[in-house]
Amino acid sequence: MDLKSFDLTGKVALVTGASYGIGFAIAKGLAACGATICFNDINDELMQKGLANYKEAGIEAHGYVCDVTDEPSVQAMVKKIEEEVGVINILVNNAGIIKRIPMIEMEAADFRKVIDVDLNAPFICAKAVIPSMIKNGGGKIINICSMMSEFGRETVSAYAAAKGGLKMLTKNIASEYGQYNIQCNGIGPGYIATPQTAPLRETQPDGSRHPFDQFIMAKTPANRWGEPEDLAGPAVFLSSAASDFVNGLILYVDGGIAAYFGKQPS
Ligand code: NAP
Ligand code: GCO
Repeated sequence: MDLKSFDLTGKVALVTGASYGIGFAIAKGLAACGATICFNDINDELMQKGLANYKEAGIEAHGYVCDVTDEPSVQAMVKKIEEEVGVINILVNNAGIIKRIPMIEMEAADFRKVIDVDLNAPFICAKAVIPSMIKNGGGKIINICSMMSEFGRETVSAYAAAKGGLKMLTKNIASEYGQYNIQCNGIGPGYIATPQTAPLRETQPDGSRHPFDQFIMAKTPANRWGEPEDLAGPAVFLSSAASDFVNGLILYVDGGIAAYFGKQPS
């Protein structure tokens, strides 16, 4: 075994919703190890912004306009990538949304929207790439899960339901398609500083840290929020031959949150 096991040269990766944030950092990590990057965003303006971000990082990425909840559009994107770039070897289901609303105040339509983007879309995208992966002799699928794949908390019922479901979709893809040399694993990020969590980190009018920010600091043995780049190494591992016998795992990248019983009273 040598470092070549982590080499992704010649591999085509599709990272969904990766114009910025966690997806972008994961894509940068995969590109640094040799992969060709494809990503999508929901409209041309956002996709062009993403392309500019990759260019600035020195990466010649391929950008596509596609809403991951729209199955015909996902099928068309995957076909286009196969024609223009090559068969997808690595799929990272990263695109996601959250709606923080107390459950009894939440409209069913909002609940459905979150389930659609965070759970149905990974199914749609995985379904679109698996047939070619089978023909190609294998592939890697990484689903971006969450602390909420394991835990609940106030206001995130739809998100927790979706991410808990995504954990089980991960295990089921591994179970159903492992025989074709397809490895499907999850990454469960802890609390990461991205636009998605920006409202939880806003500085208060008196200059103090947001109460949720203080709560997360107390919950995290690493004593910091994660950075999107913290996800890159685990994503490279799960995309590479180094993890060929790892299947159905959810790798929590959380600075120790899931291991920690909580701060003792001072
Ligand atoms: P983010 O900053 O909000 O970025 C999410 C990305 O998903 C955006 O690029 C967004 O596109 C894209 N997206 C949303 N709906 C889409 C759709 N229907 N079709 C295509 N793209 C769509 O979020 P993030 O924090 O980087 O999170 C990335 C993933 O990690 C998500 O699945 C999230 O649930 C998960 N996660 C985040 C954290 C955290 O602490 N930040 C922790 C655990 C898990 P636009 O450019 O249009 O906005
Ligand atoms: C929240 C957060 C989380 C994180 C992440 C944790 O409101 O609790 O947004 O859900 O984004 O998914 O792993």
